[in-house]
Amino acid sequence: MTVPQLTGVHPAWLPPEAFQAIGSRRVLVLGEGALVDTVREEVAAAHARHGGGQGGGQAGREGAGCVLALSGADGLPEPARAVAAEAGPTGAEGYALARRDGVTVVVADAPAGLLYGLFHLVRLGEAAFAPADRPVERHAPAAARRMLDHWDNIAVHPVMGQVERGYAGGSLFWRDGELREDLTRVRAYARLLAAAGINAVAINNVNVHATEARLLTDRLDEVAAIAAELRPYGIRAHVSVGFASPVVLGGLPTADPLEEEVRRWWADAADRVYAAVPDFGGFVVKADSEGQPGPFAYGRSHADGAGVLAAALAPHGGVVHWRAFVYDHRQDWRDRSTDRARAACDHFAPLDGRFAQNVILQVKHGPMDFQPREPVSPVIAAMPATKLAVELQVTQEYTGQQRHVCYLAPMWSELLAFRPWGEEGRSVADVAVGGGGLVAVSNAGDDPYWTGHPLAQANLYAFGRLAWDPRLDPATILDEWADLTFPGAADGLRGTLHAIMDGSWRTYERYTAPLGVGFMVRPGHHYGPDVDGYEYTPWGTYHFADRDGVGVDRTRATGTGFTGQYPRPWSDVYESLERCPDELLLFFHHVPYGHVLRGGSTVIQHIYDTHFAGVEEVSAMRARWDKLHGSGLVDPAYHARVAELLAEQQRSAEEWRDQVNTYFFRKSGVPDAYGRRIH
Ligand code: GCW
Repeated sequence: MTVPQLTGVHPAWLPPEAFQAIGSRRVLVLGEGALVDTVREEVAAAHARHGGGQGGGQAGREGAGCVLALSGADGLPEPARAVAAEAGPTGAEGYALARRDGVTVVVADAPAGLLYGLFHLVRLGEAAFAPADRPVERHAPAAARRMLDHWDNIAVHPVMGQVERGYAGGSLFWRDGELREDLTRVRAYARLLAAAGINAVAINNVNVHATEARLLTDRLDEVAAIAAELRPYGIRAHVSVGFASPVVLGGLPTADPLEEEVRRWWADAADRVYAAVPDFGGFVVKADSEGQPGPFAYGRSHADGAGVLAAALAPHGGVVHWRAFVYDHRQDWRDRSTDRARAACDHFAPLDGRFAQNVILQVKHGPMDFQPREPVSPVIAAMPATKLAVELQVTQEYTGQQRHVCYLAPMWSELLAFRPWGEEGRSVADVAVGGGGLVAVSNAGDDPYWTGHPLAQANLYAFGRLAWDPRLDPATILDEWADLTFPGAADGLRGTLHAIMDGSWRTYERYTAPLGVGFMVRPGHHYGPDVDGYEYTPWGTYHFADRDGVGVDRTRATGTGFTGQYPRPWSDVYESLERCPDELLLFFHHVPYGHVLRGGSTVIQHIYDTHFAGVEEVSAMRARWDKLHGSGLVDPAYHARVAELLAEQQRSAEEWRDQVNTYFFRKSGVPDAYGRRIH
């Protein structure tokens, strides 16, 4: 294994300077195992660059300023031995850190923990070597699986392109329909992900097209090649598979999960995969959703469907991520009895307790589809006997498509802290951590900045950190990211980055669809405003604006009854017009434009105010960034790229403001209380 080096690609949060503190000291690495070798390689690369010496032999032990050791390693020197004893078990991925007698110590029971410990030292930089002693700190990930899903296609899809909802160029894995010849960048990606805490990656799109289906058969060597790049950084590969594979690939007459030949086909497929990739993670499945095949075709349940795959993977220790994103996408807007928000719970809650042990039900965080504001999905509280993973979207499909700055950690942190059973109950993070962990759709591609918008790197970093510890504060994560990304300049940049990014999700929310109603986007690509774009389509995403009011009545009393899918207190809070939080009002209620919000203004005035304010905030963000021009704090090309994107964000925010304000002014006939210009 060699530490990947790339030219012409931004180093994101692992620039060479981030290794200065380690690289300029004598470091002793002790232990055996592939991931310990990765730690050794990292330390050696840091030394080569920064001139420190690697400890080794007795002499090195004495001179080492830093010891990274497996707690069971032979000849563990003091003070590492004492630190290990004091720390106790660290678990499969945890580590303990301390500084004693002038030596900084990281000890871990298992190699993965040592790797995460190394990256923690990188985050701390010089602070890890401050002269004073540092008491033993123990670190371990909250969730066992911290996963990214790639929606990458091998072949370029005629409508969706190569990466579905990808805003950062092409796939990191494939190019022109073939596996990339040089996979160095995949390894560099794995390294970045490991430094953020990620340990699983699903490599292909959940919409499995014909070419990608073959990853299970004659293209399996591609999975093996990608897995080989991810492995040195502790990341397992998972693959999205089509439910109809036994028919499509195997030529069987059926994919009925209860048919013996279908069971056998999946078992053989899993055996083949594990023969090629012994540490393979498992399958991801989107079934009976947006046209993907599934068990419904055979009159079987999703528990049966997931079961056949689970049985095939179980002997190898693999898992099935079965997605709960199942709804009717051929709806009639006139049919008020069908509510897309209800669908996941209606389909899955009755199956609670019926999924196999190695099935993880992967639930989008909201009941609709990654809108900038949604309530938490009621499925999260409805299936106590099922392992649930919560799915987030790092790729910014509905949050500005990596052309707008939208730092998503505040949104994720808010929803992870949400307590569906009320203040005394467990949080969303507790459910995920105790179940299937956290999953997110990646925002990375072959763009030189990895994520299109350079500042969108912070979202990828933040997802990993929150999956590791959901209680981390978004502003602290931003500091970590900035310190790593802008070595030596972070002090001068921090104020600007916080001013631009901390509130950017709320800013985005202000200038787009109001009060939780969502989906006023252009159909198809989902960028930019189109208030009625989805209003008469079959997709089930309506706002029901008319001359009198707007919003979706999801109450039990008069609406779709969706509020009843929540436990108390939220079923009552959301049901009540008086108690429903303003930011979700139109998600749950249809109200007249003159309805007075808890915040004091009317719905229509709130729409005007937030849309004017949102655009002003974007102008302020832009002015703030422009001030950095020529400061020497950011690389000029980086500066220019962000400046260009902020100009587009401003144009787009103004377009949103004008379309939304004009639409509601025209519908309601109510003028703005402040007489501002509505186009
Ligand atoms: O958000 C929607 C996207 C689809 C996506 C789907 C899903 C991969 O618009 O492009 O398909 O969700 O999550 O399956």
